[in-house]
Amino acid sequence: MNASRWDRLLLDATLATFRGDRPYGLIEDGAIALQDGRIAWVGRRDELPGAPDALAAQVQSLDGALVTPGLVDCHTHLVFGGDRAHEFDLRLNGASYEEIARAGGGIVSTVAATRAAGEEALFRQSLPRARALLADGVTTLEIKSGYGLEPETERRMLRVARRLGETLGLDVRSTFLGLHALPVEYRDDRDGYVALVCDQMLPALAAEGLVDAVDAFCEGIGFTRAETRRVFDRARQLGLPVKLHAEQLSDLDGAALVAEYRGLSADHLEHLSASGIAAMAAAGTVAVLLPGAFYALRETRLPPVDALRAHGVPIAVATDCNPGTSPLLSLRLAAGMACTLFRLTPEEALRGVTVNAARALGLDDRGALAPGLRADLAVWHLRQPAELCYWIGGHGLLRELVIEGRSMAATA
Ligand code: DI6
Ligand code: FE
Repeated sequence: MNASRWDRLLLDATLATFRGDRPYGLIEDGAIALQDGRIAWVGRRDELPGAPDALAAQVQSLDGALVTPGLVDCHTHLVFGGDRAHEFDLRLNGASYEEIARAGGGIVSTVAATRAAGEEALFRQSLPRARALLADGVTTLEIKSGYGLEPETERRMLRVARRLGETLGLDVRSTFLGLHALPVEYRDDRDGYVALVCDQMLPALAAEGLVDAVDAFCEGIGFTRAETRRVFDRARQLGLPVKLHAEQLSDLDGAALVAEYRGLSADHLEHLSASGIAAMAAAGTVAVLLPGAFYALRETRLPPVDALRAHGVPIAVATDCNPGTSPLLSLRLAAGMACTLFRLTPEEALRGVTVNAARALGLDDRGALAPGLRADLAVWHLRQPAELCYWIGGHGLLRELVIEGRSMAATA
């Protein structure tokens, strides 16, 4: 037995596996074994195939503590320069997001600050944000580019994203969002900018291995369907999956467009139509809900959660961490907000930040607790899964984070 002993065995755990038919895939009095960065065994303690000490090199009792898969934040813009706290003031005084954007604030003001920041400064400013997400249970983090809008700064953002992952031991997935906003220098040449993105930036960055997926902002203040189609066609040629900021402020039928490309996800979706939902259901495209942006923009139109459920569209939840519309640094809080604001059940919200979030990134090796999956676990100072959504704020609920079998943080 010695040669094949597990590296680590956790006992007396309350396991939210998100597998099987039970709510949360819950296993009480559970045991979970880790080996070589993977989950080797999951089940009830009394079903273990032997005495714990004979099975694993290291055995630990968790005294009933809740264990979940490491959380997956599948939509963030957390690498950026500067901040936009002053816009918060403007919005509270009645200005809309669109008005601020059209007046030269909004995304393009972050673009100026991001272009001005060197790689070190960008890294230093972004690191505490990534740390905050990690401190609340995130083990896989998606980060988009899109505040450079020219080749060098887009590259710098994606490099910083990768470096954050290496520094923190997190798995970072990087998404190219060249079609985020029209840069001021292309104000009179939309076509030229779309061509730059499609013909130069995306192929070059993809060749450097910096791009895991391609996104666009399909919106009145962003890009049209035809422009989005151009970048999706190029992504397809390069063999890259696509996702889309769709139906956030208006209905441009973006969800159906990304579904046509068998996209991984359509994100935001407050203005999603019935035909968009049907197209997503047919394509298996995940609906990523972003309650932080809904909250910060004081939106009132809700994403059509009942219809998504009725069509069996998988629902994910993410922070959308960004300086303009969602300065949100807790994925657990995003899940809680998805319950209070969007009426997801706690179980739906938690599936949304684990198994369905992984799916929104095209990852099937994580997001649940099952043999063979990555050993990405969060151990909590909690007993019931719903508490992850129920407590508002309160860093320090995380007891230990395990990423690919390595213990990353013990905040006990
Ligand atoms: N939708 C959003 O919510 C963010 N980007 C996007 O396309 C906002 C980004 C920002 O305002 O800086
Ligand atoms: Fe976003």
